[in-house]
Amino acid sequence: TEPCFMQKGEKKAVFQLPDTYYPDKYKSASSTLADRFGSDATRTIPVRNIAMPNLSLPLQLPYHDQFSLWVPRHRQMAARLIDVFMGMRDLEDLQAVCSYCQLRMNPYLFNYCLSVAILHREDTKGVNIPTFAETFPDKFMDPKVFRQAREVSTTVTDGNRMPIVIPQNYTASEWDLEQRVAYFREDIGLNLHHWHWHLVYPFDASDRAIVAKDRRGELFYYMHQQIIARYSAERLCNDLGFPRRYNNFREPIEEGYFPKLDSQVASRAWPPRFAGSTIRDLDRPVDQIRSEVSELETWRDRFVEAINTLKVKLPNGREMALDEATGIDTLGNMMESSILSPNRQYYGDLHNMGHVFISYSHDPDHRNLEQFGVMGDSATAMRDPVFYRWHAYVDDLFQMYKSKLPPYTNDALDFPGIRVMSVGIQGGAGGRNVLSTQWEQSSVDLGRGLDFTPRGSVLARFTHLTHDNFNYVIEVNNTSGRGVMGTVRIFLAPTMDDAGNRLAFRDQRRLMIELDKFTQTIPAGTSTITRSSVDSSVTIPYERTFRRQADRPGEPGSAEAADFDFCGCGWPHHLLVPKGTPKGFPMLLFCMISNWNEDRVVQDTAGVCNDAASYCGLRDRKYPDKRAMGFPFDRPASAGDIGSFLTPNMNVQECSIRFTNAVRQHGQQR
Ligand code: CUO
Repeated sequence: TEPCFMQKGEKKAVFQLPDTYYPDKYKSASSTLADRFGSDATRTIPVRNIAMPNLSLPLQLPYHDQFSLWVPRHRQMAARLIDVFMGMRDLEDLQAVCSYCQLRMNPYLFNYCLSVAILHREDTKGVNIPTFAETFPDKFMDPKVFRQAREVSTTVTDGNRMPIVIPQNYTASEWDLEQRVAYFREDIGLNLHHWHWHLVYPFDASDRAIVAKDRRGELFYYMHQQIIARYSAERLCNDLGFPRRYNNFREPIEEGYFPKLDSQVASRAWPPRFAGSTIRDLDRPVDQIRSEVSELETWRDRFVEAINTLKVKLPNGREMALDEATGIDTLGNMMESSILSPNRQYYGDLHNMGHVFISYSHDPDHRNLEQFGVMGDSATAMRDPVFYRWHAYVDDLFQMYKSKLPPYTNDALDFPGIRVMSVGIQGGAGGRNVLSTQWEQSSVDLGRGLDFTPRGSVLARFTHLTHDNFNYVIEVNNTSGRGVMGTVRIFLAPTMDDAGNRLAFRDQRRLMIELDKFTQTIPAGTSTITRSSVDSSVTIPYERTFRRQADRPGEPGSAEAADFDFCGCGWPHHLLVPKGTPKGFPMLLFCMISNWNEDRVVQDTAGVCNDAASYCGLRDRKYPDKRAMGFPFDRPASAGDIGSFLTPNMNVQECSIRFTNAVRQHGQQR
């Protein structure tokens, strides 16, 4: 068989399995299979014959079913399989159990658990697994592509194949207003980011260490808060109102969604949700789910009660205070919920089960034998308009807590001696303080994820939003008389609401999109900081979102290839800037320099990929900023508008985003 993963320095190899590893149906064909895959391999590696651990639980998920992180039964299966993979004493044993599983286990479950294990085992740092978009391209694109790919790959030889073009706007017509932001919701890179984020931050595992990452509950809140802020800006650019919260679980969901995705594994279309669907009590014996909508309401009420009293009830009957330093982290874990929730029995599983209820709204009692819709899968959930309604509500609950905290005092905000004289944008085609956006066509290779012969590369070309690179230019005056270290925090927010009224600070702060955050030496006197947009602490480059092993410049095992799965987490760079409008959409650029001595986290970050830490944190490290995530906008302030919020170490600049309706080819970056 093909290896589950490649070890350091390994190129092409084929794995020879002990006969006992083959499921009965393949036994007679095992030598033919070996020949087929072995023909272009450079060497054959025998797989160790080990006594298999007990895999009966994860093997209960049928091969052709979908797998959801959020379905409780699936979580148990995943937790067991992750345990098995984590428990293998060395890489050869891991390879052995993987090869065994690969032939019989549900591929989605298998891929998820193996990825989590590779990410968390000491001995798998630098081990490569194929990128998810290429393994399961069916989760990301129009199935027509696969029919065409099949045709192309059987009629045209590898090397002469033209890329297959994935159309834009294939899930709905313009009659559906929500379609105006489909370019964002259905962006392949965006959905990959979300899948990666949930891979890096699992909420369930029997090994607590896999879950217990520094401030993971707060990061759950913050990363999803930023999704809502960014989506809101995209909506405003497209003449749509703010995302409406899904806060009444008894009301129909106005938005429908017809995903037009086919599962290649299940040979079945993902079910749609009709406009006006209402979530209903779930009773699905196959998934061992029985849950009532009233449970969601109970959990919600208890969550709100914890915020109102600033106290959490513990299983032992005691209470724990939600304090300023860790309250949001605790609430994040309670809401999601993760196993770090202080009382999962009482506060339940609000966010996860919200996904589950919505994803089964078309068949809550399994009478139609349907599987869950796209909201049930972290790789596809962001395609659906209801995702943003659900997370807008989740964010509202977090904001309810933030509004209980005292506003930051000027002392907490200011950096005495440091004055930001100006901030601006340069380098785009549109001139000073203008950001330029347009479409771009890029390709992804489907060859790996298509289960047909002959093999080889089949490129799919898709169109996505992008922007011109630009620089931030910040003028600083340091009157402290000596060089100091500062943390530069850059945000961008709309200036007006959908009705054209100027946004008050209380609304604008929640729309602040983090663009970048970096540490900077500031010499005494006046100086100018120039920072390139491509260095953003929020994003990863296009190549990292999509790149496959063979395209990586470094050898496998090099620092570049190492940590691939962690490094695959990061907002896709092509979506750094909202779309804007042809006339130019007004935005406010914000810059703050805070005192690094108060922000810094002392740790060694050498060798970890640390260029997208804002939304993804750092592997095996603390979150590299001591302040609350989203600082200084995470709390309400008494300021009526942004002008009166500013301390001398902050400044703003009106700018605009100008969209040009043209398509450039990937690589033609200006
Ligand atoms: Cu990422 Cu609801 O947590 O989708």
